[in-house]
Formats: sequence, structure tokens, C-alpha cells
Amino acid sequence: MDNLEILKRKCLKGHFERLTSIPNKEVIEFISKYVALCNPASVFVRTDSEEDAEYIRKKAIENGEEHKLKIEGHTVHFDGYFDQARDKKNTKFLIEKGMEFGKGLNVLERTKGLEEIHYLMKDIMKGKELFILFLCLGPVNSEFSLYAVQLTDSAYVAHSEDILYRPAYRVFLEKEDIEFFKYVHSAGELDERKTSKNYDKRRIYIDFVENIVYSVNTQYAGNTIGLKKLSLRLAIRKADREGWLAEHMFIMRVNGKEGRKSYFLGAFPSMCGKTSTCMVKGENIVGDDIAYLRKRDGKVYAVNVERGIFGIIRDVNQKDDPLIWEALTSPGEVIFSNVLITDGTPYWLGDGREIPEEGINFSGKWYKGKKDENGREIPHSHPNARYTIPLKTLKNCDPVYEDPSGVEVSGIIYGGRDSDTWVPLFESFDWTHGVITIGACLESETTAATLGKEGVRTFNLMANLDFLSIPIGKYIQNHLDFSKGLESTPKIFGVNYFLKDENGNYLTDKQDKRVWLKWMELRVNNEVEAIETPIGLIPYYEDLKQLFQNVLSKEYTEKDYVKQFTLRIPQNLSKIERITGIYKGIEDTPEILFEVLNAQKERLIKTREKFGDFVSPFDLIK
Ligand code: SPV
Ligand code: MN
Repeated sequence: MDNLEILKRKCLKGHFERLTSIPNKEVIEFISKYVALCNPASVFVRTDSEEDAEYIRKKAIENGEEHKLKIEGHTVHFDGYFDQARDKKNTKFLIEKGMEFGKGLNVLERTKGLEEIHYLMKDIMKGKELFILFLCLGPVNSEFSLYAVQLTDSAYVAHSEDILYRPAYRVFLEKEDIEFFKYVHSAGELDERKTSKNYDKRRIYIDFVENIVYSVNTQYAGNTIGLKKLSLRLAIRKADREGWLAEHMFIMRVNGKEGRKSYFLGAFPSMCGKTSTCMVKGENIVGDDIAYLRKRDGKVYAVNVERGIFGIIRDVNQKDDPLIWEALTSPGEVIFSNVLITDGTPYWLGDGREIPEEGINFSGKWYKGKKDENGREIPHSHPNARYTIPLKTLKNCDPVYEDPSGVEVSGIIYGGRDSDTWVPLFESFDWTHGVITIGACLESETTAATLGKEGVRTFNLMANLDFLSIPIGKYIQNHLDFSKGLESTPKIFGVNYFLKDENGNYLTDKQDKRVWLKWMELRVNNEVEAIETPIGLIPYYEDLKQLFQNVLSKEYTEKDYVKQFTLRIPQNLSKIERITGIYKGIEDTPEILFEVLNAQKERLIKTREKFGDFVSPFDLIK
């Protein structure tokens, strides 16, 4: 029997016709090939209808991948105990001779990789229903739109994609020559908890020749949801060819005086305050994870690739995050993952509530004091536990996220988890200085968002290193070149929410980021001056004092300011040393990167000669 015939037999009634109505024959060829290989029991083809969305929601409950919770519309999903984060080790690019990748990327010879993955996929969907989704990255029918077809045997993955991305079946019906990304996912064999059993055979392989990503024996969304981090890797390569940027960035609106709206992008490694920044009170969220940037008429425009949020739930509490708290505690569509469930209510780390004595969590039945096989206590909720919600659930969501032309970008913010080097807030001298000394120098202490040890300082340029699919030097050069032809470049800022004093106490409060955002808003609108330092421009005390008063009704003392904004020269010099060392090992690093870092080093040394190792911002006022 040929592949098409197999597909026809497996499709639910009328669903084969849903596929044959698509004019681009590549679609059905791709689908029938993987249906024949993976051998699902049945095939469901999602159109853009609400009825089909509801079918998927119901299936996730029926097959036990999600469970209903007390509040209407809320469900919980558990990933396997060892499947709680992105698996960097087993995420590989399949490469052929002549493909440029540079060092440091996790690659595998293509024929070998395809052979292995096709072997693992043989009959992997046996007994399950396969869901086929037609989706769009970015708003539909815009210059930013990229289209995608997702195959998955997980109703949870399909449900998550429905929340996170725009349906685009009708676009596939209309466009004959549609170019699209392809994703094939299988959770593989499931255990009695409906979690992937064969996690030792977890593989995520990315093939640029056919723009297909394969993901097997895993359920964690960062490994399985094609349109999230898997597509970011494909998009970075496409953007490189076409002269735009695909970034790991939020988009937000910061509100100024008299209704002034300024849009900012922000790149932070996972778990470093990215989502909480774009959701702060008083401002408006456009997107929290992935942005595409394009130039038009001398300006930079960006869209949110998604229409939902797959956010970290840890530390979300009523006081600090009132908006998301409300979304997570009111009726509406929410998938909680890897939290603790007691009496139909989800609990998580840092939620500000008393921890129940027992419940169900990512380890199965949980009770206080439960230990893993190494004798380590199992927390009641996983540190990387998440929620998945539609963006529009948030009261401060800016409806512009659906605008096909995107938002005009005024500023770009980079931040990492840095206990001892960067000041809490600063601005680069110009685009090149910002790309190099802030974006390309970004480091962060590792977190639970990826498998492996936590708390290790790691280099993570533009917070995008995990997803980079082109050589590092080329990626930096693309950022530098992006300013060409712009009327004025967006301003580039660095922030650090994790700076500590010598006793290990945090020097800033969670809410202070609201003040930093307002200062940046004033800067992009040329309304405040700044102090020039060797690393860039920092705020004047008086401006922050006033902003703290206006935004947080908080007294901001000179003492706090000095502690926070003291320039730590030895740490900044070591950072330059470390980063220069890294780039020396990267063969295609643009020469200008070393020049700019060297100039910064010299400025720091000069300043140290005059003022010593630790320099109060007041000393730097000219
Ligand atoms: C991140 O870790 O950066 C996330 C979640 O946004 S994941 O989908 O795992 O990438
Ligand atoms: Mn992310």
C-alpha cells in the first residue's frame, strides 16, 4: 500500500479531504510519509474551527495527558520526572558537508541522524491518534508570517499549540506556493501516568535541508512544541539568509506622559525575569518569548511570534504579580504543568500560600519530606513548572499584538542573572557598543530551565545561544549590520535584577524594574540626561529618586543608589577578560568586537587609576 492510501485509511471521516483540499502537494507528501512511518491508529486534521479546538481539549482529558482542576477551564499536565526541561544535550542540528555552523553548536552528520531518528519513529504512534495542525508564526498574512505544519501524537502538545499560536489552515487552502516549517513529534510509549517512558531515547533533531524538526520520547513543551524553540532555530537560519532577526525577546509597551507609547524588546536567558518584566503593572505586554524584527522605512518593527504564554510559575504571587495571579486564579483556559495538585487546586514554589501536606506532583504521589532515590528532598512543585495561557487573558495585554505590521521598536533590553558585575541599569553609547558590550557579552548563572547544574555562570549571547543555528560570529555581524539604513537605531540597555552586596543580599527589589523601565522610556524620548561611565550611560540619582516616588511611592536613598550603581571595576575587567577569551576561540568573530571590548577595558583601567576599584556614580559626574 502506498503512503497516500495508508493516510486515507487512517484519517477520521472527512479529514482526508481536509488534506487533499490543500493545493500545495508538498503538504500531503510530508504528512503521508510520516503517517506511514509512525503508524498512528487514526489521524485528526485540525481546521481553524472552534469545534476542532474543543475536540483537542477534550482528547487531552480523555487520554489522561491533562486533568481537570477545580476552576473552570483549568487543567494540569505532568511531564515525566526526568523530562522537566529543555534537553540541550540531545537537541542536535543535522548537518551536511558544506553547511556553515561554526564551533560550539551541537551537530550530527545528517544521514546518520536521519537514520537514527527514523528508526526511533518507526511505529512510535501505534495505538494513538495523530493530530495535524496548520499554524502561523506571527500574525497571519503579514510580512512577518511564517507557516508551519505540526504532527504530534500528544493532545497536550496540540492543545498547547492551540493556545500559543494562530491557526492557519485557511491560509494553506488559499496559497499554492506556501513555504512552511515541518514538525513531527511523538511522546513515544507512555507509562501509567501518561508520561514519556523512554526518555533515554529522547531526541530532538533539526534538519535544515527539509526544514523538519523531529522530536521523540519527550513531552516537555520546550522540546516538543514545534513552533516554540524548535522553530526559533529554523527561523534564525532563515532570517540570516533574508536579512532580518529572529530573537529570544519579549515585546512590551512602556507608557509615558500624555498617552505616549514606546515599545521595547527584551532578551533574558530563561528564568531571569523576562516574563515578569513584560507583565509589570502599569505597562502593557505584547509578547513574552520570541520576536521577529524587520526594518521598514528606516525603522525597526517587531511582532510577537506567539499569541499565548508558556510562562514560569515559580514565584508568581498575588502581591508581586497581580495580573498574572488573577489570570491563574480565575476561570478561563489555563494548562498548569508540573505544579502540585491538592484537592483540584494548583500550588507552586513561591506562591505565598501554605504548602499542603500532600498531593500529586511531577514525582507522582507527593507528601512533605518525600525524597528522591539520592536522598534529596523533592520540592512540592518543580522549579521549572509552567502555565500556558492565551495572551488575551491578561488585562494589560496590548491588542496591538495582532497587528500584522508589528510595533515600532524604541529600545532593546538585555539582562542576565549576574550577582556581582553589572549595575542594575545602563545604556550603551550607541548601537555597536550595545550589541557588543551588552548583547554579545551577556552571561547568566544557570537555572532550572535546562537540564544540568544550576548557578554556574555561563556565556549566553543575546540570551539566544541555546537556539543559535548559524555561526556565532555571523550572528553578531548580522546584529551589527541590522543598523544599516535605519533613520535612528533603537537604544540598547542592560539590566541586572540579581546584583548582590558583599554579604550576598540582593541590592534591588522585584518591583524596581518598573522604575528602570520608566527611565528607559524617558531616555528613548530624550527627556533625561545620563552619566557617562566607562561601561555606558547610567541614571542620575535625582531622576531615579523622582521615578521611585512616582512609580512605587518609595523613598529612594542616595545610599541605595550608590550601592547599586557603584562601578565594580575588577569584576567588569574580569568579565571582559572572560568574554574576550571566549570570542578568541570563535574563528569568525568580527574584529570590531575585540576593538570595542578593548576600548572599554582601557576606559575602565583609566578610571581605576583615578578613583580606585569601586567607583561611586557621583565621582563620574562631569
Ligand atoms: C525558555 O526556557 O526560554 C522558555 C521555555 O521560554 S522553553 O519552551 O522551554 O524554551
Ligand atoms: Mn524562552
